[in-house]
Amino acid sequence: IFGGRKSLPNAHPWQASLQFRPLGSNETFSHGCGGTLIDSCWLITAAHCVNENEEIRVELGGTNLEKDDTAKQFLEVEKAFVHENYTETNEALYNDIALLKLKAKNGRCALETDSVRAACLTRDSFPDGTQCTISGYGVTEKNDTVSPQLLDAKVLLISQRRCMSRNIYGNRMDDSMICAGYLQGKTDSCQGDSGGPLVCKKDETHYLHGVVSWGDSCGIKNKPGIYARVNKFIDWLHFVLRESLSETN
Ligand code: 4AZ
Repeated sequence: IFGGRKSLPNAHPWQASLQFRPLGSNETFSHGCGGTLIDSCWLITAAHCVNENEEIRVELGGTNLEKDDTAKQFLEVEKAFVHENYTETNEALYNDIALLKLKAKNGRCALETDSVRAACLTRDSFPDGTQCTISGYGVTEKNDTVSPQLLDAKVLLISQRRCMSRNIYGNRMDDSMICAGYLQGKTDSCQGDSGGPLVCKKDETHYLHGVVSWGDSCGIKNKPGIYARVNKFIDWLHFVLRESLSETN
């Protein structure tokens, strides 16, 4: 997160750290992406975070990757579902969304606590200019490494029309994306925040509205962050969740 501040404990209880290591290796896991808990056994992340050749561990409930914390929960991934229309080009990432089904331990996945709680989903959109929140362990303006400390920042939803203007992202933007941040730069998501939440609040409820996806660098003027537009994928999300019920039952 560029231009962020230290997150308070329990401020983003849906925030996950996705930690990776090569399949079958004994290396330690290292943070690579964010994710958002939407149900005790389900996480939303970016499709570009899912790699067949890597084992994923999910860390929930913490605000510092380097601190032991009894509030942390570590879970494994049972199965990854990448959106079938996910496309990566030199211009953009399209439909950059994936669902991770967590592996149950003793019949349960994530346990709801003060520091672990799911974010909500909605089909509704939010008006342009709405102030929403991004959070993550990604790169900061201070140095080029991930931040062990969870950081967050307020960003504004920017209209599609504005973001599709030639001096911003032009036709690289489509309706699977949301643009958020500031045209003057400075405050933004960055590498390592990918897959993590853009959350907007309505009537005291926090909704996952975007998934950190891409952008031209970080914090640059006229290059706000691009997020997968979660409300465009509600039917797909429900379809995957329902489909996976019938797999085991
Ligand atoms: C990345 O490389 C990345 N400023 C994530 C977010 C943004 C840019 C790059 C948005 O994962």
